Amino acid sequence: MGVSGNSTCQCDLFWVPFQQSCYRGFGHLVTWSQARAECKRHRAHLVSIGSAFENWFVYELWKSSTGNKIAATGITFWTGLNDIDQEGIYKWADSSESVVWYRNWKLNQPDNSRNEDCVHLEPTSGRWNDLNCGAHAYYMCEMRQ
Ligand SMILES: [Ca+2]
Ligand SMILES: [Ca+2]
Repeated sequence: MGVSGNSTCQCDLFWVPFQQSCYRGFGHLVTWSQARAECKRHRAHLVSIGSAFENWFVYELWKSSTGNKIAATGITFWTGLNDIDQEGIYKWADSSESVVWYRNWKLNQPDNSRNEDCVHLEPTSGRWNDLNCGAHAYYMCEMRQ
């Protein structure tokens, strides 16, 4: 699997370079706001996915490091995408990408079922689904170079 990215980037140990960022998946289950705080603690942010190529990368990175654990939650990981401020208006937690250009929703999502405002990757397809922000999922942080 081609998840090693660009070897000329300088990423901290355990962070994987791809294009202009470093990525790291975290393997404990937390709410979305806990995940956002954890990424900040690492001077990073919850992953922002701006292209199909980046979506492919983070999904492959996740699969390559989790094995059969993906099936254990059915959730994979939190992204930074959310519509907490205003229902239906999605933003990335990283405010530098306030406009959402690339979208990769699963069929019939987002459905805001019982007030879902935070987005995770769906495990079998790598496509996006909105989920209750208080649910527990793993999370992926991104740090710009
Ligand atoms: Ca919503
Ligand atoms: Ca949903």
